[in-house]
Amino acid sequence: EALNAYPLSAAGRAFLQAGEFGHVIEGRVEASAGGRSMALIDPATGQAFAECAMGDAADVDRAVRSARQAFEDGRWRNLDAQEKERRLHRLADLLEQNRAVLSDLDVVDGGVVQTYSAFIVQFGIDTTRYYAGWPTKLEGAMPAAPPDCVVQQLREPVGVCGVITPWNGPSAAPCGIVPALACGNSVVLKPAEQTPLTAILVAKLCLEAGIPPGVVNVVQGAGEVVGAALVEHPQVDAISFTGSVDTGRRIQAAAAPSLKRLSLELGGKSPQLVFEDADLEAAATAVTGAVWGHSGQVCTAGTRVLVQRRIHDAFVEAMVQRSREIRLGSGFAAETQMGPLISQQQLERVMGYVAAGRREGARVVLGGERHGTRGYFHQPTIFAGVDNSMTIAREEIFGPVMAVIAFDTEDEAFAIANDSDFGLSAGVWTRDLSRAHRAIQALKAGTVWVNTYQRVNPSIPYGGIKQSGYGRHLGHASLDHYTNLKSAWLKIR
Ligand code: TXE
Repeated sequence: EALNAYPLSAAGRAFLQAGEFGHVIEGRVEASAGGRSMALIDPATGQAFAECAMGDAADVDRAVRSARQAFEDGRWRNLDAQEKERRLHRLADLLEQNRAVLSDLDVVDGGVVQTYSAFIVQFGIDTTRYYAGWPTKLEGAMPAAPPDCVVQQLREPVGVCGVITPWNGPSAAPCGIVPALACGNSVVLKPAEQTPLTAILVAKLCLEAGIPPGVVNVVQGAGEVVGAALVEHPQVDAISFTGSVDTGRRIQAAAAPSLKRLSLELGGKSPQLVFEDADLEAAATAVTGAVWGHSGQVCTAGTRVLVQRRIHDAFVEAMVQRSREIRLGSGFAAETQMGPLISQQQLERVMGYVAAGRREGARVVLGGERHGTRGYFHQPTIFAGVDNSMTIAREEIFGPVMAVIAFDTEDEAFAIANDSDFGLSAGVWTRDLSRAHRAIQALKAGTVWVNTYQRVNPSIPYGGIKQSGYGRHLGHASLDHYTNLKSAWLKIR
């Protein structure tokens, strides 16, 4: 019934009304062995609109066995590389044909606005096409060897790859699985419990594209139950995780007994450094956009804004100007610029941080409150007068909250930027080419953007250092996570 109220696309309505929301194991959508399910909540209204199976360790075990069997019998791995490419390209075609459904799903369970959804859907398609080109390009080597031997260096798939994803970009689901598939692996995907639907659709599209049953499996449910069981499962060879630092730590500890290979993409508290010689108009637009995008629920959100003192007041005013009129609402309305936070819990978290900012002496120059009483909306909020030691400058808030910190010299700016537990990304705004290069060298982060921000591309590696994690997504760097090198010695003399 709740679905009738939504302005869905015809295909989106058909998918949602079919109501088959569960695990995908051996090519079939299944309920949980334990019979449990979870309510799916629309974050723009706070209302439940559907139910999805909620699994436990027994469901994980079935999914992993299915993936293991598919890997061992080679139904995907042993296909000709060109045939793998054709099928992965077909998957990209199907994702394109299902744009409207993907977008509807992003809005209804993820609270995503349409501009952001269009971006992540496209990114999933582009990433699928990029990795679709890899099966024919994976190569081994013949390293220099003693004269009595020939040595081959082979690059082989690792086996069963567990992929655990967050709720802040549901349509990016293909990005998590296609690099594993390109290398010949099987996958068990565990999407965030807030946004389980896209994974089901993507798994079905994989089947339609000709990726055999059992190669892509999905298990639904709570992280502490299903996610933990996946990490601990002895038949899983590698885990790729995107989420919070705390959960990343837990996963690393849980993976220790089986010494699983991990790739951890964790949070951030990214600085954006605005120097007095920058194009301030362009910078004000981009710097605010980099905090308000998806209501700040993006790992690279540039939430620590470091501004040189001589331009500080004018720049803060320019940011307030650009942010005052932002329209909050449901992602179904095309004019909406900012959507809700994902959950009541996330809203309370963000409000708690705003209270901490006030208590510790920072000055609210915009927003600072919950927006409305229905759904989980929070006003875009700018704090000025922030010191880098305050809670709002140290911890990832994952909401539309910006902390503005004044600085005098370049060295001071670099020192403040690097004084953080995180190291995911950083932004620099300057017209001085030498300064830009000094910043690139000085900033401790996996990505540095100069006079732009939050650009991503399937061929460019992406990931963090320090407590933002390790391992790289995208580009050929991510293939290292999904393959093993084997050295084969053959005596010839
Ligand atoms: O994250 P979790 P939550 C940050 C952000 C946010 C905070 C909390 O600061 O406010 O994390 O969000 C699964 N073993 N980011 O609680 O717990 C879980 O089911 C295995 C940053 O949603 O990390 C989900 O699929 N898996 C981030 C995924 O982990 C477990 C994106 C992420 O959930 C598990 C999201 C366990 N023990 C949140 N516990 C980014 N880097 O973009 C949970 N999970």
